[in-house]
Amino acid sequence: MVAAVPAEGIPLKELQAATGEAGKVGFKQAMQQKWIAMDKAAGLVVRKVDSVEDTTQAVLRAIHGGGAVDDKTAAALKKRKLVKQEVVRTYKVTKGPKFALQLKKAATDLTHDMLRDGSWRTDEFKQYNFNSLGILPAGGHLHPLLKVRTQYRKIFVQMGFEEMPTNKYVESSFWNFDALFQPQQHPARDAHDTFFLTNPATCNECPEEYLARVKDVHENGGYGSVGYRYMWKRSEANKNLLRTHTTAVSSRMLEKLARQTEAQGFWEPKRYFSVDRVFRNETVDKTHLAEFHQVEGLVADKGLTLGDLIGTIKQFFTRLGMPDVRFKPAYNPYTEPSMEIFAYHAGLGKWVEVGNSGMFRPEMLQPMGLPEDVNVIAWGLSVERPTMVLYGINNIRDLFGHKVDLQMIKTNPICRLGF
Ligand code: FB9
Repeated sequence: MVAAVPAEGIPLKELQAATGEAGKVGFKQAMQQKWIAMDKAAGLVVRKVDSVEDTTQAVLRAIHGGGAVDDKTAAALKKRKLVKQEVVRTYKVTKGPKFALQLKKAATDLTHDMLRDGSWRTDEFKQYNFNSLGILPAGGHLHPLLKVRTQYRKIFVQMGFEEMPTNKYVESSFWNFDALFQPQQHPARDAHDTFFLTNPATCNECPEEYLARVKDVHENGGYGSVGYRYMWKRSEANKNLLRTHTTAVSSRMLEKLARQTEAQGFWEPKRYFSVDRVFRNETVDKTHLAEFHQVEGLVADKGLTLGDLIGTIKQFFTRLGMPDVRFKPAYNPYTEPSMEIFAYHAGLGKWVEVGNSGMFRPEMLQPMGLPEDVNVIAWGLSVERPTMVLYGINNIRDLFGHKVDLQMIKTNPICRLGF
């Protein structure tokens, strides 16, 4: 830059034209170093020194030659993008005590051959890494649904309930609907809601006497009921289906209990529960599949009231970690009164519909032959919904079915219900 300023000075425009882009940096530097100055009066850039020793160049040469510079200078040069720092890592490799031309893998096990040929004396053994995690034992993994089911089972057994046998996915319409006083023209009984079997399409074994009483109560009522006053068809009751609720198991168990009571001649209160698969021909969406796992609890005893039902449900949900429950009147063909159950879920910070409940109708219980003063309180919920809430799964297809990611099965945490 200094070189570009003649002794007699030079107009700035000319100097800029002469020194171009790079000139800008140089001009600023030369001004700062007071090698040149603006003679405002003459409007010229004038030299202040005859010659300059280009220290920057000298420093750059030194650096290029491998010389060192103090940090301040280095920082200034970096700022002027005249140098950039590169970290060159050099390694000094020397032969170690175990240097060998061939890499001999350290032995990890003491083998029979080593013992036989004595090589164990000389062989190098790999150090024991006591901190290594070791490979996860290849074992089975419980599906989250089964973990939640186990928790439910624990809670029911703690409350003194015994499990009902639920191994009959295929049921007759009789036990799934008719025994529950669900009329044969009820919408849930058509193929839109229920999977009917084509083979075997019909069942042929029903307890005839009991069936006659069921027919009678549907057609003519009794036990204080007017019944449905329609022609009850045996053929309808014989239709086989995939059970739509485990309440079909409750009806079988209660009818059996009535016969037992009759046989033993004295009444024994019962607490039953069931947890198993049920099937509904519903539109599949992210919270509903055509099958889900239903949980059902029932208590059969003399003089049971709605209060007993509410108290028992509160007990149950308290153990599920949701002590705040409230009830909304509802309707089921087989219970009167019926209530939907809502519980406050602290984790979600909101009230969740957690199930349904009611007192089985006398039109269901009396034809079974249960003592008149025996009432049965019952409630039901699913396994899928709580599992989705607890495991943060919002699409049921990620929980159940062929799309489930096996990694989720292998890594899902223990089920912490109720704590
Ligand atoms: O499970 C349900 N909800 C739920 C339960 C627990 C839960 O816990 C979380 C940890 C926090 C969260 C949610 N429900 C029942 C309520 C709704 O999800 C509902 O939309 C879906 N219901 C299913 C039926 O859908 C067609 C859940 C299933 C259900 C509903 C009713 C019964 C059983 C299962 C019943 C009954 C009954 C009534 C009277 C007598 C005997 C049985």
